[in-house]
Amino acid sequence: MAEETIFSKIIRGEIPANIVFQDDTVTAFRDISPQAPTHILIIPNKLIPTVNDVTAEDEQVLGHLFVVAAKIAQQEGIAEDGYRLVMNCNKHGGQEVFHIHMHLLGGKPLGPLLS
Ligand code: DGP
Repeated sequence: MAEETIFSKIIRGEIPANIVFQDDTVTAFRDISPQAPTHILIIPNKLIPTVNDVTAEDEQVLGHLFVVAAKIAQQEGIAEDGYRLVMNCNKHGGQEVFHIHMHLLGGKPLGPLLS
């Protein structure tokens, strides 16, 4: 069994977070340390520690992350100008919280990916 992170507590409403969207499958909330005017984390409610742990069973859940990302980008008014979706994996990817999450970043030009 994978160990829960602070994100499981956010999903269950046990600790505060600025939640912008939640349904049975995913939860989206504003990053505590925003790197852009819009910085939202979109996470599956199911605990999957890293992208390495994804299985075929998760395909629908992961597809739903993208559907929700597009919806939130519209709501935030950043869809037309554009935005970046990022998922970090493990040490070299810079992953700090071991519950997979999609970063939705936008609201300004983000520059080259690897700068
Ligand atoms: P990563 O490096 O990809 O694992 O990103 C983890 C992100 O999670 C990082 O941008 C900061 C954010 N974060 C960590 N703890 C909390 C928290 O308790 N609340 C919120 N809203 N964001 C958090």
